[in-house]
Amino acid sequence: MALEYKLLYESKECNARLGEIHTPHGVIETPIFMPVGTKATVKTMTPDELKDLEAQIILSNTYHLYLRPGHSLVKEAGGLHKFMNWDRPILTDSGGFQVFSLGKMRKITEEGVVFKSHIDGSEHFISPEKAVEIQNCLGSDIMMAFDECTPYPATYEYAKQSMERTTRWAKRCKEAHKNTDKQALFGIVQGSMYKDLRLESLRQLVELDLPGYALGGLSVGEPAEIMKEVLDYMVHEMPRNKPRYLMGVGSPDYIFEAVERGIDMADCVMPTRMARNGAFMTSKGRITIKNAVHRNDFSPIDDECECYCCKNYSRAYLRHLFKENEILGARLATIHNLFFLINLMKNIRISIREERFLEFKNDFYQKYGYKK
Ligand code: PRF
Ligand code: ZN
Repeated sequence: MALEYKLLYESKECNARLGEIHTPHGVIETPIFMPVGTKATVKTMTPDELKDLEAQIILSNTYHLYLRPGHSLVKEAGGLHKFMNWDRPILTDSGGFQVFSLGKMRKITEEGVVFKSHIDGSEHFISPEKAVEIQNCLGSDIMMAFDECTPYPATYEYAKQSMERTTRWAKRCKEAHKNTDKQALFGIVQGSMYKDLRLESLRQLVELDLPGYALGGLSVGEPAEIMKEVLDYMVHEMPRNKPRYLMGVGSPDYIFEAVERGIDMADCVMPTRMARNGAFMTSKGRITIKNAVHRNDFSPIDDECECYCCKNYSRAYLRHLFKENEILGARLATIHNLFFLINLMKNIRISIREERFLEFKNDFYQKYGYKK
């Protein structure tokens, strides 16, 4: 078995829980936030810098690495860990989401998806078997089943067919996956915002007895209330002794709402993407560094933050870097935003253990300026 989940503690005040995921590349404490390194790099960060930020696992993408540099090359390098010099756990997304984001550039059949590369328009085909083969070459610790991220909104009929196909594809992924002692295959629940479809999707996937389950097709444009509702009824049905992963969620408020409802893993490009646009997350809300108010401000981005950026640089300096398009600006902002979310998750874990998660959430929302 490539993966073992240990449930360590369940909150008495909500569905939040603490656990550990044991992988061939080490242990992950949950709930965990996973920085995204789409193309085998968390943009602007060296692996040593990620370790300084206490990143425990990163996410990478099948679709992008398949197109460039190609999974054979990564395999030839000795796998993704060696290729990118990251020796902690890696999760790879299956490409299901990325391929389906291509819109008109793709065609879905029962067999798989034919799509045109976003790079040069060349035609490709990814099936469940192919997605597994690629991820086997990459050698990620956790690989995701090939799914269709059902667009929102979707009609009931479409959502049903798409969900059932996702289940059939998950079965094919499981059958194609041979490297089970080194890599764990997670299933992805779909079903749009329809309760019966979601529950049926989960039921069918649980029959496959996979080592972990993800909720896909959420945070795709639906109102936050709807996502919370889906989480509310799903989490009780998800196996208690396996990790639960909410895909593509990473804003601080969504992280709190997800963890409160029993989610163990989350990922998002938001902190790293925002950083490159000069947007900083702070304990008092979001800062756009290019704004003129920061011109003569020699205080740090966040006076409560212990990151390398906040300990050493002023808002005025960071604004200057962004105004001049200096690369160091993007690097420092990435360090800060990743530290902010990773540290937030660490404090969330401590608050769960001390039975003050809800109080911590309330205080955070008030200071950050979120409405409850
Ligand atoms: N499926 C896959 N990856 C994803 C999603 C999904 O539904 C989402 C939805 N938020 C993000 N990433 N395979
Ligand atoms: Zn900082």
